[in-house]
Amino acid sequence: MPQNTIPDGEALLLPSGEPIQMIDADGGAVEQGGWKEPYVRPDDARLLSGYEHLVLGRRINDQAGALVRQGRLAVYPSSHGQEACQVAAAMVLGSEDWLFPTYRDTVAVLARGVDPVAAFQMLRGSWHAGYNPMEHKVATQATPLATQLLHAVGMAHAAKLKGEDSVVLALCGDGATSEGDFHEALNFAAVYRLPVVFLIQNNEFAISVPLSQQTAAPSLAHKGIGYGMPGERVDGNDLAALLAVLGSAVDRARGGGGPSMVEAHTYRMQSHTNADDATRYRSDAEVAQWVPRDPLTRLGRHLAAAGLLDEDVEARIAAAAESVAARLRDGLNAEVEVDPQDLFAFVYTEPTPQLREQSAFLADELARSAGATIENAEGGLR
Ligand SMILES: Cc1ncc(C[n+]2csc(CCOP(=O)(O)OP(=O)(O)O)c2C)c(N)n1
Repeated sequence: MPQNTIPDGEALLLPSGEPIQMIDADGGAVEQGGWKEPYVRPDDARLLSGYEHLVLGRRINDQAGALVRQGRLAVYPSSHGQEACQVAAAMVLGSEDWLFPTYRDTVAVLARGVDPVAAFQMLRGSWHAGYNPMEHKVATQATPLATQLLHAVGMAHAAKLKGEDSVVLALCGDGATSEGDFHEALNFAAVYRLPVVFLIQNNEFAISVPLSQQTAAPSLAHKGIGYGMPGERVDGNDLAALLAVLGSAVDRARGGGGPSMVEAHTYRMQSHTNADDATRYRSDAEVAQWVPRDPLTRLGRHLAAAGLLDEDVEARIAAAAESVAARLRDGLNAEVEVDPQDLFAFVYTEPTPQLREQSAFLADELARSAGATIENAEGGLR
């Protein structure tokens, strides 16, 4: 007899037929239809708080684009259009939970409470993450695809071994699902029933590679079946649906129910980064189709209809976002002061003999070049 029996239809771990949606593109409430779980729509006060994060996220995306053009940032992968995924990922976690973001998830990092000037240090070409991951329980933003998923699973494994009830949420893109690390992370998480939620932001492209060339699966969420974890599909531009579905996945993980994966259907409205020209691989007409589905206008309409958002509230939220953007501008206008000895400072608790030797060599070089500069300056004065 095989070791595993095949579960009946109920337990097949399949996602709902359509991505879960709770607020439609016009801001109207969508009634439950055909969902496998009884997801609960967040109340409007929570949605208003989420809306404030969305407005800030959009403002930060715009500001970062401007800072790139001014040469203050080396590169910026914008999440314009994906802000609802970013904000929901941070909002569903408690203070003891962990977030594992990618290069595109700066807005999620900020929504979790990390200081914007600190968070942008890495993208500025300064080094280290710019923030202490322990402070807000936010791992460094990973550039190598899917590596953060393994780190997230390791963190969840440690939490389980220590008997903690914290949950880990790991983000990745659709392209990252083709990496070997993705497979290893999901398999390990499911076998050890770890408290981890995988949120895949399916924004239709991995740089120029469309989803159709990335997978032949019916949806990315269907991949959960192969690992033995439930998968769910959600409208990634609908903050209400994201909060409900991710919140339920987090509750399940915290309650010992094991990992799950959520595929959020969204769209990358801008180029991959400022170094990419998206017009070379997709049409303006395709991009235009996603404009009416924008996560901010949709939630804004919903909250206005509910009587929670008028011109005054909108102005207050915009002013708060503007002041954070101004702080980011000021912070990134300050020159970076680099200490070359930092190269040796943060990797090993006890540096190896080779590193000590190299550090001494560097110290000697720096002292000599400082001396040469003084001599030159004195020479110039004579
Ligand atoms: C291991 C690895 N291979 C290749 C790259 C180069 N690369 C950077 S971003 C990217 C596309 C990723 O697409 P996706 O996972 O869908 O995320 P998105 O950028 O759309 O958020 C690639 C191939 C990388 N960073 N790491």
